[in-house]
Amino acid sequence: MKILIATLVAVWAIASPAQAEESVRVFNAWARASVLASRPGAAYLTIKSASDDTLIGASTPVAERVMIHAIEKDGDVSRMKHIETLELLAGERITLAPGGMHLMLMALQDKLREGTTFPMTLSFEAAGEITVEVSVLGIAAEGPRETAE
Ligand SMILES: [Cu+2]
Repeated sequence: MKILIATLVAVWAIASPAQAEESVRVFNAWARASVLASRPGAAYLTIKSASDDTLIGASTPVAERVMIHAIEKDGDVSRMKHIETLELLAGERITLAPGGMHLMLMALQDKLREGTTFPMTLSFEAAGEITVEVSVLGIAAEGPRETAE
């Protein structure tokens, strides 16, 4: 019995640091349905990291390339600006949403159909890769209902 307890403690000790490293959480991932596959799609999500980290890239099987875009205002004109990386500050929640930052899905394999989901893998400098399911909402959707953190 003592051996069993010692084993359990050892397993637990190994398991806890791994959980502590899971500092980045990605939730409410969604995309708008697209009308044409020839137009890029856009995906949105919320990221929260317990420690400083950096989003360095993203990929999905439904698009050839995923780019991080920000919106840059130049007077009345707003333009999309490609950003290489996105800094995450410890404890700060970053929400990508229509009219602001988004993940641009370049060269879609097919149009995004409402009611479907697709996987997307985000790469973080410290936390590594995190894969989330992205829900495809309606063409005019403003976002999913917020889920509890
Ligand atoms: Cu864009």
